[in-house]
Parts: sequence; C-alpha cells; structure tokens
Amino acid sequence: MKERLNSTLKMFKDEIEHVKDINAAEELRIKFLGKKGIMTDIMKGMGKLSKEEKPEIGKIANEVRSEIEQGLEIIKQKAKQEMLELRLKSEKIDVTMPAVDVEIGHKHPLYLVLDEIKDIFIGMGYKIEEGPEVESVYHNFDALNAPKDHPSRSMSDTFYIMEDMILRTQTSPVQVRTMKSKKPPIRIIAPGRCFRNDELDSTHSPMFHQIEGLVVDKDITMADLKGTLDAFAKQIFGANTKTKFRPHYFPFTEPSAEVDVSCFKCNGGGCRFCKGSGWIEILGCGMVHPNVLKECGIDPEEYSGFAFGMGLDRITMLKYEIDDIRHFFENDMRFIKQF
Ligand code: 2NL
Repeated sequence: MKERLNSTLKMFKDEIEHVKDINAAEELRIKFLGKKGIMTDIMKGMGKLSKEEKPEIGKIANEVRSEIEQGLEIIKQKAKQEMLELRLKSEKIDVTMPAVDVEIGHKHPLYLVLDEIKDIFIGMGYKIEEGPEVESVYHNFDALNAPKDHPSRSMSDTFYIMEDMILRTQTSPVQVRTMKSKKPPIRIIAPGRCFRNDELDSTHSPMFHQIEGLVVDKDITMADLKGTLDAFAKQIFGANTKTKFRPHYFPFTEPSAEVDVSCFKCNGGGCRFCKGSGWIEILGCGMVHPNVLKECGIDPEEYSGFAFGMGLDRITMLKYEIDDIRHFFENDMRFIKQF
C-alpha cells in the first residue's frame, strides 16, 4: 500500500507538469481526490491493514493527500493570476491617446433669425401660434377672401394633396384658425414652412418659411400697424432704421401696403444689397379685410385688426449676406457652422 501511495504521488507530480489551466487542474483533482478517484480507492484498502500498519500508512496517506491538494492549489492560483494579467492587459486604457472628435450641433441660421424675431414680438406681448402644413383650401384661400379664380389657387402654383387639401402657401390659415377659436384681443405671430409650386432658383425655393402676425382688438388702426412694424424694424435691423409704407394690394387686407426699410448695409447710401436704391423691401401688411373678420366669426363693426407677413428666408439671407436660398436646405455643416 505504501508503494501504491508513493507511485500515486509520483504520477500526480508527472501529470501536474502538463496542467495549463483551471479546467485541467479540476480534472486532475477529480482523478486523484474525487469520490471515485485514486486516493479514495486506495483508502478502501485501509480496513485490511494490521493494527501496527494502520497509523503509519494513514500518516503517509494524509501526507500524499495534502501534497496533492497543495500542488493543485498552486496551479489554480497561478492560472487565476495569468487570467487577471490577461484581462488587465486587454482592458488597459491609454489616457494619452487623442480623443475622438465629436461634432457639436449648431443652430441653423434660419432659426437664429426666427428666435430673434420671436423675442421681439414676445417682448410686445404677442403669443406664438402654429398650425398644420397640410391645409384645406378653405383655410388657405376661401376664408382669406381670395377670389375663386385667383391664379395662386392653380395646380401650377399650389401643391394639391387632394381636391380640397393642399400644402399651405402661407401661414395665414394659422391666424384664421386662431380667430375662429379665440376671442379678441388677439396678438399672435405664426411662423412656419410654406410651399409654392412655381419657384426654384437662388432666391426661390418650393419650400420656404414665413412669419405672419395678426392683431385684432377694439380700435386697432393703421397707426398701430405702422408703429408696431417700425419698432420691429428698429429692433432687428438697428435703431437708425427708417421704414417706408408703399400702397399695395392683397385680397385679405384693405388698405394694404408693402414695407421697405432703409438699407442696413449702407445706411441708405446705395449698395449691392439695396440695388443702389437705399431701401430694402421686407414685408407686406394691411388692415384685416372685413370679409375675413366676418368669415372668422368676428364682428367688423366692433373689432378691427392688422396683419403682416414676411419671408424668413429672405430676411436671413439679407442679414447674413447669403447669396443662395438652397444653402439653407442642404444641411452642410460647413455652411451652418458659419453663423
Ligand atoms: C407677404 C404678405 C401678408 C397677411 C400676410 C393676413 C392674415 C390674415 C388676415 C389678413 Cl388671417 N392678412 N396676412 C396680410 C398682409 C400681407 O403677407 O408679402 N408675405 C411674405
């Protein structure tokens, strides 16, 4: 039995030489120390030993067992250490490595100017209203006193979705909806996308942006309109800005006017932006036509109002000296980041 114990220990020492990982070490443990392992098998023979032999063999057996246990423990620790080193190596972070460039967003120039315009009107007590881009012919044309045969209604000027549904050609339908749902006093601006079928060049795009304004209250006059737009022009283009109201025609306002501002590039002296005239046209406006008030459920005998509309794209182009409207819609960061 002594022989067998010694040869078992030798066999273990030979085999453990080839053990490389934790799994192989566990296999070896089962082979030598497991319930059906070699050591268990040897110990079964203990019963047959004489009284004198028992303590001696028992001592040797214990020594062999503990040597095997120690051998396995050393191997397991070694394997653990190797695994840890491998993990540390693979997870190592080089804190001196250059960072990956993160491209930061930038507010679009149209929104820079829109925010400025919104702030000016909010400062004068206006609310912002928005509405659908797909509109009914009624809200876009009929309610606005547009003649049934007006050329702007035609398929060649307006995008039709269905017989009675279009992409809005202006943001006026938002104001129509507001007049129908709220009681005066009304003081709103309605910014948003508009669509027209007839335009595509450096100053025209089939999709563009408009900002309209509407005030309805008792005793609103043309003087309120002029004062409001003059205050607006001075805030957005500079305190020295002058305004000029030229008579015009719109079906939804009467009287109507177009507004020029003194050129904010050359102070009125004449340059390429004002085409030498010293004036730049920026918006259209007028007193809300009684037919429009009536159609929207407001009594024109009791209330009056003014309205105006301006092209956000055009004003932004002038302000930032952008020469092609199509730059706005290409979303090239090299363009957008400049403002
Ligand atoms: C322009 C002219 C204008 C309006 C828009 C309006 C809206 C309602 C009633 C009456 Cl609900 N008028 N809007 C009035 C005058 C001019 O826009 O040249 N826009 C770029």
